[in-house]
Formats: sequence, structure tokens, C-alpha cells
Amino acid sequence: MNTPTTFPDNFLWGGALAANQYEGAYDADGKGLSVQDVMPQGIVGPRTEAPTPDNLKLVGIDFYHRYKEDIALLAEMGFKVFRFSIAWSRIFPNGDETEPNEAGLAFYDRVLDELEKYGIEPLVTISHYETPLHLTKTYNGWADRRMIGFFERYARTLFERYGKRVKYWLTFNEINSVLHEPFMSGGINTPKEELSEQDLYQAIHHELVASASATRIAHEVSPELQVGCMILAIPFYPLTPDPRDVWAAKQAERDNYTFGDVHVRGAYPGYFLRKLRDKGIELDITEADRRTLAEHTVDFVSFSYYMSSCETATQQREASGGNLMGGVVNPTLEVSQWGWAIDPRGLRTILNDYWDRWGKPLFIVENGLGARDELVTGPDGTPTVADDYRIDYMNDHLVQVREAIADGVQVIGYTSWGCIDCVSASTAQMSKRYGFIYVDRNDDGTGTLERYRKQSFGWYRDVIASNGASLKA
Ligand code: BGP
Repeated sequence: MNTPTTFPDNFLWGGALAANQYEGAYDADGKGLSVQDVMPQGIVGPRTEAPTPDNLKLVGIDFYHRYKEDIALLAEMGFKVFRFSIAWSRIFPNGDETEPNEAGLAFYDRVLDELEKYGIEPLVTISHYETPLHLTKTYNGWADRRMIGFFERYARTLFERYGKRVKYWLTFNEINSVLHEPFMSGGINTPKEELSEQDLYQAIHHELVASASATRIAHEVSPELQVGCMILAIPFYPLTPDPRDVWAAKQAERDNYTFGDVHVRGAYPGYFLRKLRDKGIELDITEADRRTLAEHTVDFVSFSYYMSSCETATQQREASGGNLMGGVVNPTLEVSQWGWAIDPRGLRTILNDYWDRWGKPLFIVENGLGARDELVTGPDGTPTVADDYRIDYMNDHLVQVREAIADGVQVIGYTSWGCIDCVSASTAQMSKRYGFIYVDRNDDGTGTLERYRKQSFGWYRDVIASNGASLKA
């Protein structure tokens, strides 16, 4: 047995983006509205009835019209893979039509043409916080079982159209986030405060069945297709060694594990069934549902990783900031400008835990540092950003990925989040930047949309070219 001690030769280096955060063109070529069009302030402010001009996502960074220039920049960094999502409402504007919108399909043909030109492997998220608005208003999103059928039709359309060109697919972005953001993640219109746990868990069940069903359809269309689940990963540490804190941390982790357990093992774990029992929840699970879950498990597991958190049952809870879900502040860690704990070692932990638990190839499909960047004049006179903080963050995380690979964990690839600056999912700001490429657009919507290479651009190009050998341990 040869366990690699560094990144394997075919390691997929790249970056990730999501349609609603970078495409713009929110109503072009027959596109319908999505939940994002009525979330001008992300999850931190109220929804609107209709799109409003202060919603930065309506224009995003205008990838819809600038995709050639953008993909050329990704190619210049040597990207092996590009993760992006397809906007469901471009393909089925309302979500419940029987025929897709050809103009929407044709756009992604053009994107794939461009990626092919540079030999960049696409990694496609089928649903990334972009449920068609009509589905939320008419059906209450995933709370309704009929969503499974709409999603199956959408997924089949994508597999049949792009299946010869796209090998790697993800069903739902951060599927576990529906626990915390039922509207953005699950298209559930009922306000969070009024949503019963019964309805929330039923919606989760529908999504899990739809995910398994999409996996079935993908494999029917072509056995070559590889389908993964996508989990928002946060390791939870006990705040103290008190066994009650250890148990509290385990419970917090299980809330997230449930989703991977069902996707990989094909059935609900005992601890989850107990939780439902304790809460008095009885889910509508049919025999056909059970068979679908059991027979169509995923080919690989993907996840986002930004931070770890703590849990406690014994101490005062000081709530931590975090990626859609928080926990308790870890006093040993520094935080980002948005209060997210910076913990590279946590990435090695999660890689090892997931590998030990599921034994499936792992794909890190989001990681990065959201920071305020300042545009300065570079040595050659062109604008740039001296983002050494971002380089440090990514270097330290990638070193831990290398450690995990040496631990024997099978890792397929790494796509950093927001490889080109885009609109933030949680706060809908432009100023929360993750990219190697700076986009001239401001929180008030002003800016030329010009692209500039940051210092991290050259740094990442070197990391990819050296297959990780340039990383500093
Ligand atoms: C994840 C989402 C992304 C992304 C990222 C960073 O939760 O999958 O869409 O945006 O987090 O979060 P934010 O944009 O809120 O900083």
C-alpha cells in the first residue's frame, strides 16, 4: 500500500463560485426569479416582495457577460477545475414547467466550451441557494413533496444536456444549512420563527430523497458520472474537558453528520431517529423513499470549510460568529474581520473524521478568507491588492490538507471559495472579498467591474504549478 505523502499528481486545484453571487443578469434570456432576488441583505436583513436596485446580486460581477475574460484569468492561474452552480431559474424559470428554457441551457454550453478550451474540469453544483422564487411562493419550497419531482426533472435535464462534458456533480450546496436558513437554503417561505420542526425535518427528508434520486438519474444517464453531497463542515470542540461539554460538542457535530450519514450509508442513523422521537416528530417516509436512499448513495463527499467552533453544556455561552451557524467562541483562536474563527488544523481534523467515518473520496469545495481588500498600485503600475493575509490563510490550510493526505485520507481536490470576488452569501456585501481577482464594485453598487490580479493570484498559480511543493510548512 502506497499512501501518498503529498498532493497526488491528478489533484484537482481550482476555485469555486455560485450563480447567484457572480452571474448577475438576473432576468436575462428568460431567467425567472430566485430566492436571492428578494434577499438584498442576505440573511442579515429583511426580504423584499420583488427585486430592489440595492440588491447587488442582480448584477453580481456580471460573469454572464464577462465569462470569457474570467475563465481566461482562471486558466492563467493554471486551474485544473472550476466549481460553479447552474441557476435553476435559468433552466426552469418557475421551477414547475415541463420544458426547459433553451436560452438558459445554451448559456452553460458556452461556459463549458470556454472551460474545455483551457482543459479545465467543470464541477457543477445543481442547487446553490437559488431555488426558483415561484416554488417557494406556490409550494413552500422543500416543505412540499412535489419538489422532489421538479428537482428530478431539472437534474435529468442537466445530466442529459451536459453529462458528456461534466463528470463531477454536487446536488445541494451545504445541504445541512437548511437547519439554520430554511428560506435561502430550502426555499421555505414560512418565516423561520414560525416554521415547526416537524415541517423543517420533513423538508430535509424531501431534499435527501431528491439528492439520492438525482444520483440514480445521473448513473442511469451515464455510469461515468460522479455525484457528491455537499456539507457545511464545522468541527465542534468541547469548550472544556468536562464530559458534558464533550457530549454537547458531539451532538452539535451530529446535526451535520446526519446529512453525510444518509448520503453515504443510505439510511437515517439511530441517534437521529432518537432525536425525532424525543421531539415527537413523525416523518412521512415511504417505502420507495427508503429504497431510494439505500440504493443511490453518493460517489464522493464534498464540503466547505471555513472555521471550527466550540460547544458547552456547563459554561456561559459566548456565541461565536460563523458560516450560517455558530457555536461558542474558542478562546485559543483568532478570528476574521467577520468574526469567523481561523483554524487550519480543524481542516485536517475534519478530513480525517470524514474519511474514517465514510471512507469516500473527499473534495474540499470551499475554503478561504473573507476580508476587506485595499486596491494599491503594483510595482508595474497596475492596480493590485497586497493580500498576504489571504496567502497566509490559504497556505496554512493547504499545509493541513497535505498532512491529511499523508495521514492516508483520499482527497480529490480543492476549490477555494470566491476565486473571483463576488457578492457575499450571508451579508450580500461586495466588500467581503475572497478572490485572487479583485472586482471593482462597491457595496453601494458603484464601480467599473474591472478585474485586477491580487498578489494571491501569482501565489496560487505557483502552488498549482508546483503541485503544492511551494507551500510553506
Ligand atoms: C458558504 C456558501 C457560499 C459562500 C461562502 C462564504 O456558506 O456556500 O455561497 O458565500 O459560504 O460565505 P459568505 O459569502 O457569507 O462570506
